[in-house]
Formats: sequence, structure tokens, C-alpha cells
Amino acid sequence: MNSILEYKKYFIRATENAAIACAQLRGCKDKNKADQAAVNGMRVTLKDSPVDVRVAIGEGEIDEAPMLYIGEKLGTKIKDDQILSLDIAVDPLECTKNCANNSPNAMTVMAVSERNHLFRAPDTYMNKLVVGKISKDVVSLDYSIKENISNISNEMNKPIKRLKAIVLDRERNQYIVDELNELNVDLEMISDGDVAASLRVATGEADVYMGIGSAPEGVIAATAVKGLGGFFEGRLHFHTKEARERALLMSDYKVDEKINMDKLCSSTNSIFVATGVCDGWIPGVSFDGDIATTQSFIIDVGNNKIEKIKNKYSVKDINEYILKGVK
Ligand code: VTB
Repeated sequence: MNSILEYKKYFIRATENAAIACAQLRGCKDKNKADQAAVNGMRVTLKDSPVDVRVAIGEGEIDEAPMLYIGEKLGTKIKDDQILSLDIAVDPLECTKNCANNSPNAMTVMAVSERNHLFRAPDTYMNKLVVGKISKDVVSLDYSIKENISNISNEMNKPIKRLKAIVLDRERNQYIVDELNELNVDLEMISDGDVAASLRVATGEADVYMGIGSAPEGVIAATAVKGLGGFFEGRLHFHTKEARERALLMSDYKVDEKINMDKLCSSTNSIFVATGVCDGWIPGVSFDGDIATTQSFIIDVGNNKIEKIKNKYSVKDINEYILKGVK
């Protein structure tokens, strides 16, 4: 069985090109425009790469997304039996709003795994619970918030008021905020970007991430957290009856059950790749004349290793390359 690491450079190029494309639109106020630039950069690069890739999680169903739609096949080696068939879960621009407003933590991101090893999360929400390295059964989405917090505090030997928790600032997460405040936890609210929040927790910068964000990005974050040796658990959260019905139709699993990270990403032959767009957990793209400097983090799930890569490219060359590919 080939190792996914043989192909990692192509995926790094895809997130890098996507980041260079949308970083030029930082602060443009138009999140769709920034997202489209990232989609173009990522898709054109993957299309040209010597890989056999299928989009497991992408921009949407084929009828709603012409590019990087679920099921789209990319790469110059499709149908080549000599090569490892891969699935990707992509978010060409995680935190589109933050790129449009030039605020922290926008990044271009993907999880890559062997075919059929990434959970095909429906386009709905997911209740997520992320902690760092922790013993079995210390935390669970089945426990109350109070139980989880007190168990983390005991396990880490840290008083509750010193525990740093991150929650996405949304009305739907207010019940969590109220409980954490009552417990006197050191709480950080984020306006967007729960992938970066999950990574910060898994690398020990914070102690727990809790709350409801998007389900597809849950798969990407879970792959990263698995590779960092942390804990990730999710449960789909349906904001409408239709969303639940759609999930029931497209799934062969019990949609209300919690999903652990080994189901979200079920192979250690997997990688997580992200390039910073705006400064944040990953430094964003910096421009100096025609030169763009990109910074990317690659997590090798099988070897529990994180690698940081810095590269320099000509902006003109990348723009021309993407433009030619889109035509
Ligand atoms: C937010 C955002 C995340 O999903 O959670 C978004 O911050 C979905 O929430 O980074 P809204 O529909 O309420 O904006 C993410 O983009 C990914 O989980």
C-alpha cells in the first residue's frame, strides 16, 4: 500500500495556490469573490496533479456547485491502478468572512485520505467537543458540560478557573456559554473559525473547544486532531427538519448518534494540509512586490507529526497559471 505522504506535495501546492489567490482579496468585503478565488486556485492545481482524487466533502452537491462538488474526480491519474485512490475533504477558504474582512484565522484547508475513509458529512451543523491528549472516557458528548469540565480539570490537574475554553459566538451555543460562565471557566469567544480553534486545543494552546459549527469542517478538523493525538467527537445537529430528512436519505448510519474521530477519519494513511490566508494560528500570506510567501502546516496522521513549510512564489506566475486553468 502506498503511503499518502508520496503525494503530499501536490496537496500543499493546492492549498498554497488557493491561499495566494484569495489573499490578494483580503479585506475586499466580498466573501463569495474571495471564496471563488480560493476554489479556482485549489481546483486548477488538483486537476493538474498526478493523483487520483475524489471530492468527498466540497463546495456542495453537483447541481449547486460547479467546482469541487461532492463526487468530482480530479487529477491526471484517475483510473490508474498503480496509484493510490484518494478522497479529499476540502474547505478552499475556511472563514470566508474573515478573509473578506481581513481578520484572523482564514485558511485554505483539506484532509486527504484513502478512498472511502473520510466520513461523508451532510451539509448541516455538528456539535463538536475537542480536547488535547486525554485518557479514555474522560470526556464525551453524552456527559453534561459540567461533568466534562470537571473531568478535564481533574485529568489535567488544573483548577476549573484556569481551564481555557473556546466557543463559537452563536445564539445556538449560548447555553454552553452560560454554563461555562457559571463554572467560571476562562472563556474565549470566537466569531468564526472553529477549525483553527480545534487545532489550538489539540496543540495545547487552549483546553477545550465546545459547540455547534459546520459538519463538513468537522471532518477536516477531526483528521487534524487525530494526527495531533487529541480527542474529537461530533454529533450532527440539524437546524431544520429538511436537513435531518436529507441526511437520513443519504446516510447508512444513525444520524443522531455521536461520531468519534476514528469514524470521521478512519485511516491513519491520512494527512491534513492548511495554508494561512490571514494571520492567525497559521501566519497568512505575505506579499513583497511580486513575491508571495506562504506558510503551511501539514499533519501526518499516521506518524503524529506536524510539519511547517514556508515557500515563496511569483504572484504573477500563480495568477496566470490559475487563470489559464479556469478558462
Ligand atoms: C462557522 C464558522 C466555522 O462554520 O461555524 C460556520 O466559524 C458555520 O456557522 O469556522 P454559521 O452558519 O452560524 O456561520 C465554519 O465555517 C466551519 O465549521
